[in-house]
Amino acid sequence: MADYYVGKKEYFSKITKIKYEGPKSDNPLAFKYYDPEKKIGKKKMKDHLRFAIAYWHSFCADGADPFGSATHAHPWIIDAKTPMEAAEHKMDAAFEFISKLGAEFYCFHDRDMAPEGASPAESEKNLFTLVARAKKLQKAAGVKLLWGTANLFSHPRFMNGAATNPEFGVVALAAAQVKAAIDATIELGGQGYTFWGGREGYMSLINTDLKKEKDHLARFLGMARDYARKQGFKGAFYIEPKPMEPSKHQYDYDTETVIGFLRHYGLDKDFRLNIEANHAELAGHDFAHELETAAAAGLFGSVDANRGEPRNGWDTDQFPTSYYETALAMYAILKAGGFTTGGLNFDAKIRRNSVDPTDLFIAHIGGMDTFAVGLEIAQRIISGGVIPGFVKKRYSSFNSGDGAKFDKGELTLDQLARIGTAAGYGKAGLTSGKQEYLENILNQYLLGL
Ligand SMILES: [Mn+2]
Repeated sequence: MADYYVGKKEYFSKITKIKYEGPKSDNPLAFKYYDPEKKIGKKKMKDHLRFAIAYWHSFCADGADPFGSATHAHPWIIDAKTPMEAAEHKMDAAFEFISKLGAEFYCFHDRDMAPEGASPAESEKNLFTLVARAKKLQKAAGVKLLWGTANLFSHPRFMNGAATNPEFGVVALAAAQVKAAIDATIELGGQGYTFWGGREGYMSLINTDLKKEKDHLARFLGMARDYARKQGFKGAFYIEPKPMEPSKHQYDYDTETVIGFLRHYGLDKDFRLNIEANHAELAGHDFAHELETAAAAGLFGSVDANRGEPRNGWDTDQFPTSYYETALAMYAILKAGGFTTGGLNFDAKIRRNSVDPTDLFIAHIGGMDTFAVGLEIAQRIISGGVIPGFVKKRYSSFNSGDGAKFDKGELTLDQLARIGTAAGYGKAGLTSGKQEYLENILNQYLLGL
């Protein structure tokens, strides 16, 4: 029996299961570093990394951009007579791809999986026809759902937003979609449900009641949570920050903004952060900064694994290639205790001119290898001990005596000032931060694989 799923037609017929062949392999269709069963610390690589494939970029996106039409002629769309038939073929191709690649999870929007119908009821019927099929294929392919979501940004009705739309009728239609997408996620055993508020923001303040829109967004999220919990959903809800694009300003600007929003509206018990590398870049932050900020608030959840193009101001969603970036990201994730319900979802697309049938595999293999290397280096940082040890020592003056009292909140400003005055200036504060020393050590780890 093949260790992957193939439907009525084999869409990637020249490719079988992708295997680990090691760093010396010159086979473009093999993993060089991602060795799923290899133990890193206490867990296997695959359990640390929890890779997920994004249905939208991998099986729906066709290479079209604002300047040109489709370049990816997906056979699973071309050979279908109706949109529902195309959706079935696409699903066969998706599960064939995911199982041949050996990723454990996938993520989807409602409209990736099933076409919109002529009415909300028909849309829901379409979705649940495909959900029934996905449930069977998940089992046949040995693939699980990391999270589901609803596409509340592509259709023209959402041009002024979804939950933040100035028209109540659109908010209600958004609810119909979210309710069905939550039901679908539960039916498929999804471990999370994500909100990316693509158009939950504004294009101009001159026509916007900002407070009302933010209140409505929070109200909507709370209603979605209440509904899902009532249906027995035990998974995590994720908010995915992004500063802009397509809106001029998105209310989920960055991690710190989302933390403030969740706490302000009392949503921080159920919602966590889904951090995307490219969105961090657009917000002017490092990927690791966003991860550490979420972890510091106890709200780290999941990751959209990709990269941006630092010289572009838009969301290029490229596959990750930087060991340095993935090392620091995985270090942040390991420090946060690793993934629980979350994982590394490849919210990344092959370039418009990557038109060979193997390119989709090669892109994912590279992304998985890049995170596998990042994980190895992160583990090396931890077990090497020098870097975490330095950080620990750097704050050691708070471990005892007056420092510990300050740390625990046992001093007033008056008492603290008296301690400072009594100690005098001396050489206080003139201790090296050793940044370059630590960067050199990190580079040694990087080449030490
Ligand atoms: Mn993106």
